[in-house]
Amino acid sequence: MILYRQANGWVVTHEGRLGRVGEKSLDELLARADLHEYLNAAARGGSEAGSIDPSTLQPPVGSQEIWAAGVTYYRSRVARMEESERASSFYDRVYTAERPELFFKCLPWKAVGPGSPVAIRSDAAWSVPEPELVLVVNSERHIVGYTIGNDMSSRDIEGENPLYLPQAKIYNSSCAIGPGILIQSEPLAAATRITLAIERGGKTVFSGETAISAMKRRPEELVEYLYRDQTFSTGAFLFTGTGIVPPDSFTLERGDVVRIGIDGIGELVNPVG
Ligand code: DO4
Ligand code: MG
Repeated sequence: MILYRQANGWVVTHEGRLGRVGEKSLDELLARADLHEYLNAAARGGSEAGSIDPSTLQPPVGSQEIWAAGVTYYRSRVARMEESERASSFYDRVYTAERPELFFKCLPWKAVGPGSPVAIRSDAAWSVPEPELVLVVNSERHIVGYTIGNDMSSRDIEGENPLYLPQAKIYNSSCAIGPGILIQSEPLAAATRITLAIERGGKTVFSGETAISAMKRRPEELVEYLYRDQTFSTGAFLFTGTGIVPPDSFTLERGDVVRIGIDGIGELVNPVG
């Protein structure tokens, strides 16, 4: 069951049906104990689902803060250690530590949705997309869904000094989410694949894939740390880290197209503006 946000409200698709969720906001939906049944009934009462035009979709978020975890895959640990000569041990230590790295990523109304441009910082020389599974968590800290995120990052700024991480990660159009939320309280299958393709001039200049089984931390563990001593009254979105990093010689360019796929959720496509 996938929940999408359109200009005139939320719609849900399930088993070939598409239903309107009316005027309900995501905040109201995430507060429902019967979310699954409620959406199921909306889909059943709808019409036959055709394909949804991604250009009609908005970022699938309400008032939830968007946070992110880092260095949760070995590939991310290796890439950070390479980019950060003087502080490389920080990344090794956080990869193996009990406490995960968690950082604030984006205010909900600043996130961009499918088809909208993501950006490269004007003062960055080395930029990459980070394809990530995003947890959708309710105020009771239960994972109720999953979406796809792009944690756009400036590797040269982050590599110069780990204290520059907020600048490397938080700037206009640095956070993309969508296309929709897979509503599911059961864990995703370990074999669930995350794929990344970067196109330039119609050709694929980088592609890679990983599986969520390569993630070192359990989603529940990340949520437990995020919610420890912090209240999220309408829930939160939590990026779970990247397991795909292009080679060090690669930097994004304006005009590139970033495609991120996750099995069972869909594909998030954004041009680089
Ligand atoms: O430690 C820096 C950020 C890590 C990150 O964003 C990731 O691993 O995805
Ligand atoms: Mg990341």
